[in-house]
Amino acid sequence: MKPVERWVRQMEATLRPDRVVWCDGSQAENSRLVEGMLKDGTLHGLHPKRAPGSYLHRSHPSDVARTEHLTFIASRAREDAGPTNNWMSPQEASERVFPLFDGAMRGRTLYVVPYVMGPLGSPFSKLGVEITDSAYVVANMRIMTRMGQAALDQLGASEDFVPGLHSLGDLSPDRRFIVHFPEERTIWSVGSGYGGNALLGKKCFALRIASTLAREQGWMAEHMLILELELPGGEIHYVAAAFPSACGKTNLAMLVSPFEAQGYKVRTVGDDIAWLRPGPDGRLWAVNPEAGFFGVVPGTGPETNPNALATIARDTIFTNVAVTKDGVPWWEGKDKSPPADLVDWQGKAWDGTGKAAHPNSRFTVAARQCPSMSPRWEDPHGVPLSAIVFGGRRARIAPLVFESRDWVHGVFVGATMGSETTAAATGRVGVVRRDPMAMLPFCGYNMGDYFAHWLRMGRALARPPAVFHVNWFRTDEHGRFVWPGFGENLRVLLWMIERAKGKAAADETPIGLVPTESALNWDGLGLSAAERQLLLKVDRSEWASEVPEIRAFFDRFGDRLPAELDAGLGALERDLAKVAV
Ligand code: SAT
Ligand code: MN
Repeated sequence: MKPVERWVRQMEATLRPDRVVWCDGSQAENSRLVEGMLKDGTLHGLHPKRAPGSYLHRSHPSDVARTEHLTFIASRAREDAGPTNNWMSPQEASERVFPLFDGAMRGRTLYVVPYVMGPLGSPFSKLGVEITDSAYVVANMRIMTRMGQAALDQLGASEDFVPGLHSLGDLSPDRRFIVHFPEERTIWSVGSGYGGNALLGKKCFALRIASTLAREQGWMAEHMLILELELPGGEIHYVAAAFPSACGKTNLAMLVSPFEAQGYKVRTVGDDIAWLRPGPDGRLWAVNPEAGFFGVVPGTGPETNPNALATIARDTIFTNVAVTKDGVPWWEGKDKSPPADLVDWQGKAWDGTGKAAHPNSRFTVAARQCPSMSPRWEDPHGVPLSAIVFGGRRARIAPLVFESRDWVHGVFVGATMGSETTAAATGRVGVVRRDPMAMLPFCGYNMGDYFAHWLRMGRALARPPAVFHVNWFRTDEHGRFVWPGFGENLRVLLWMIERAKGKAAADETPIGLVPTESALNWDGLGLSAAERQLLLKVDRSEWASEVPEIRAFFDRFGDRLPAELDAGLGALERDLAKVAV
């Protein structure tokens, strides 16, 4: 018996399903699953002409986002999970969580979902096998990963796969746990059918488990989009950017160039996860391990992200959007005015108050449907990075863009990133929290060690990418966004590429290198001088007021905090205290 078969047998004994289905990923299998889900109400059909091949799923109202407080790292030693993760001992997981799987699939079907993260046949790809009792999860995994027979073929008789055990359980948040065992490279998830809680290839494997593998093996698993930027004359650059969930990674990855006619083109490689490794040429190479997009729907419109709109015009699974009586999906930001006959995300007639679509409603769609995909998006060796960008959602403080002085300073900038919380996770929205490298909910081990790993990776790179920080979300005194964002973000990317090539002017500030006003192209944006200055402003007293909070955050890591970061904070504090000349 192959190792994967042995594991499935063992799990069957606990789960006691009525039947077991090994998924082959075929079209015929998908059609059967969809048919069953239409019958039992898991899916609703949509308008055959205006949303062909697409379906709506309404999740349980208490199961609409990742639940970070129910997400655990079950390392043997508590210190290895670190202060930013919830920790559970493997023993406690066996006693408290495993019993929830006991008989959980009685009356249900157990689906075995073999999948590959990374392009098929790539030396950097990894295998996972998810056991689930959710047909919706199977259908989503088929879009998000290379799933089915191809994965089984790549696995063969190998033991080298990440087993992931998933059951909807009773969907109660009281009996919901998402547990990761970094030493065993195993995942258990019970009580949720939602996105990052249930599609185990994504956050659980490709970030939490993969980050621990990456640390051991000398690579990096990061919460980053990857985009391709072509300059006039054909020179090509790749940029990876880490923003927290629901802060515009998909929009940036699918940016439509406002300067297309002049030869500036942007294409998409990935929108959420990047696996990075040093290449033989000393550069950092990036692979998108996913095959699809699980993107935030609200705010996706013809102005903000026409490529995403085109991508989701067909063959898409919508989760928790609103819909018209005749089955046209709708969400806030799709167009100017909501149709008259809307049913909200919970299936109730919408009365025009509140949100029709859930703020964290999602689309699941195959990347190959996206008109802006780069021809290299499935390159087995990935693409070489010219720049890494960190970014958050900050109404105040952070300028539009700045560059770090070098890799070590770049790690400091990433480690001290702050961002306002969004609807992608349950809990309060709009509260500033430290979210280092946008990995706070996704780092599978002690984040102090993670910072040290970043520093180590820099030493392994002869030609490291330049590191930047952006903030598209600065507001004026009326609370309005000053920067237009979306396609215009290309202007900022172009400054970065110029900097990476050693050109383009910048002013030294205590936080890093900020573009001089004339170094950025403001043509046609209609921004006043005061607005331009606000966008580039570094206010010493505002930044000084962040220092104690950053210090308190760093203190939580104790002696696991690399000395370079402590020194970086000291240097920042000293620089802020200097009187500007
Ligand atoms: O639900 S997911 O974790 O997949 C989406 C996100 O929060 O980034
Ligand atoms: Mn994400």
